[in-house]
Amino acid sequence: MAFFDAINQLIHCNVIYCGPATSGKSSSIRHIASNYAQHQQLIYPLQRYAHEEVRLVSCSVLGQQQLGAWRLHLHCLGQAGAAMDVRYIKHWISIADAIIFVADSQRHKLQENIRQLQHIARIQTANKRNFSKLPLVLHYTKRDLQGSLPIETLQRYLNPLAWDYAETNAAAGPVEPIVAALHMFETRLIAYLKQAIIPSLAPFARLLGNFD
Ligand SMILES: Nc1nc2c(ncn2[C@@H]2O[C@H](COP(=O)(O)OP(=O)(O)OP(=O)(O)O)[C@@H](O)[C@H]2O)c(=O)[nH]1
Ligand SMILES: [Mg+2]
Repeated sequence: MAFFDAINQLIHCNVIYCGPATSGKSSSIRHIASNYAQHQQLIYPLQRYAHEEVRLVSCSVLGQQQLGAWRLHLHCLGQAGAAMDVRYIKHWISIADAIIFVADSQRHKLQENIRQLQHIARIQTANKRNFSKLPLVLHYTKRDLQGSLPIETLQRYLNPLAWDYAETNAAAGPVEPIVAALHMFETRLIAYLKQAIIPSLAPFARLLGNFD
């Protein structure tokens, strides 16, 4: 859940990269980190955690939009797909403010993509959060591989809510669509924060300042 740092007027948001195993989650986060490092805008560097079965890749960057005087800090977090399936996905979805769903475009991965998306929807619903309001952007990765499905087919099966999407090659770039996709959900995220979170902060209004 978003964390409001009143002193620095920052809103820390968790952006969870999820999707099937080996779809390109870690590679996408690596591209984000190197792009922002190049522009000296990386807030926290790329980090990898290895703790028991938990394999995590993360980095943090500034958002492009503001909420009044407040700035977004986007914490990009990706976990190994195999581990996502079992014990940890519930935790990551429950702390997600936004999701980048990294879908593998290969034909034989379609079922796995669908299962993962359905799983996320079920967890959101179980957490009493509205799945259709969840800020989500789709990455269709591995567009360079022969045997990847046409975009129309992927859209038909994986994008019933007309989310924004990007076509990416997470292995060899280009980096632009991966970076652009990270910021595509910001409008929806800000709307969500205004509607669902900020009203509950009313008692702290004087402390927090103006969000308009
Ligand atoms: N050709 C091609 N290979 C890709 C693409 N994206 C990822 N890969 C390759 O797929 C493999 C897995 O990529 P990762 O970024 O580690 O995928 P992941 O989703 O983090 O994998 P897990 O954490 O193990 O689930 C690597 O060998 C990548 O180089 C892509 O768009 N095109
Ligand atoms: Mg990974």
